[in-house]
Amino acid sequence: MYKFRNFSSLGIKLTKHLLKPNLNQNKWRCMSQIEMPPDVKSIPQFTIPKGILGQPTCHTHPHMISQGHLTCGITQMEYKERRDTLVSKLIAEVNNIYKTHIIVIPGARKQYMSDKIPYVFRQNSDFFYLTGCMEPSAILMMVKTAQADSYKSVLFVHEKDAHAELWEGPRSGCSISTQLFAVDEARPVENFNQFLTKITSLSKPAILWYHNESPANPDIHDDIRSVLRYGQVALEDPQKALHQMRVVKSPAEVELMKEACYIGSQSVNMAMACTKPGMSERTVDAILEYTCRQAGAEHSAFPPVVAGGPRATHIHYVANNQLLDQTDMILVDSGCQRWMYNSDISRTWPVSGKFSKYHRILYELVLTVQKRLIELVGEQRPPLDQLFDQMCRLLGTHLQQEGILPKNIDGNELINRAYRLCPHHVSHYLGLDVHDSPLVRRKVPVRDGMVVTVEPGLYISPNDISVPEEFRGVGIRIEDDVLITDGDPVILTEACVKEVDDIEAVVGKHSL
Ligand SMILES: [Mn+2]
Repeated sequence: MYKFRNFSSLGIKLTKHLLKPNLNQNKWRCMSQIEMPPDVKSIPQFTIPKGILGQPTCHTHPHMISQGHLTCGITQMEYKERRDTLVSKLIAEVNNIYKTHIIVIPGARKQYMSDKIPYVFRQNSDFFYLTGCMEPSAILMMVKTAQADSYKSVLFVHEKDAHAELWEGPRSGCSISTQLFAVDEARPVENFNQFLTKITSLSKPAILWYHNESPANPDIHDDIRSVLRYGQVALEDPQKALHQMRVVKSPAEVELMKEACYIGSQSVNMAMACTKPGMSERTVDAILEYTCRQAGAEHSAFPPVVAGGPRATHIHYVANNQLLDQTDMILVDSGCQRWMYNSDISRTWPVSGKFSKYHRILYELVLTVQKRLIELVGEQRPPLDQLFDQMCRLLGTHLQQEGILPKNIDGNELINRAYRLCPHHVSHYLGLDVHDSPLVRRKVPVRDGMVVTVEPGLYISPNDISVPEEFRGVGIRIEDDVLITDGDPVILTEACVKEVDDIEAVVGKHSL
């Protein structure tokens, strides 16, 4: 069975810092190792088909997916319940003057670097959340007519095709997809336009729920626009309701988030352990990617920031092509994607393995603020925008105490000066997307089941003459992923080293 590999598999010297938490503890077990409990709800008429299909299944990839699950950790029933919930939420949103509700959620289409050279495929998160289907250009349609008690789910997929499969690999096809994704019908993608036109013309007035901006699949966007133009159909956006569902994680999703966060944490620990003066930022980037993948992640969650010295003052520095200087700190912002769920972690450490006096002052300042903000999330459960205000206030006060900002400023002026030194937000939601559920505003209080980042930073340009010289040219960010619960907040990235003593004990301790 699949197991997380630990540092010993790479020959790393195991220090107490790299063993936290114990990898053998059950709480960190991979979901795929946990047998489905007997009370897991399944849908009677639907079982996972055997044979080689268009995506991994519990039969072909038992090291990745447990028996009875559709994707790692998630059952067909959970996907179906999400569809049920979305349909009820949308119908409840509008007056009941429409005879028919048609909800269209497209999957992503393949993207190409050039000619026939594809990028790694990444499914649209909204579509994946409702189906578990990883096929490019598939489309979910849900139709609720006035006459019917329940809605009908139709999944449009690519039909089996020997020639296409010779090049691209196996497809599930229509008949298998009905079983696999537990939908009422599966039809060929080519029939989508005809089907949509027919449905809309048969049942007026109809309302079409479709996210009309930044379309996930531009290939069907024109079909939908022409139906809207000629079909006397009202348009509404399903994404707001969908993101309100996605932002609160189910117990199974929480387990997946724990794993993505744990793997991400250990990859940053490994990058720290391998850091040596003179090393290229690119090598650190490669260590992050390698460590994530060998532990079970698909790939990085985003192009990581690996920034030595003053390059860390550029918040989204991703060139990662300079050499690390002995006297610099290095800022890393990275994360991994595992079964579509993401972690997002930032750490900053001294290249030499020992903090200089001034680096240590700044690092401890940011760390103090970061820990306080995590406490505040638990104590006050504030909206994330309010947490941002708290960050500016805390940073300002601490910078003043250290003599980095002048003592004679206060109130808004102090907050503005702190904001100039940390011009990014302190938090975002995290999940299937790194900036998850973007339609959920950061003005709403955080709730149980949300996962949010807490990531204060400090970026002092080498040219900032308003700050004492010894503190200039430094960028620091400390970012953890935090699960909101009815008890204390749970730091999902707790395994990632961040105390000064622990960092100094780990940096440079592993030879590649
Ligand atoms: Mn982040």
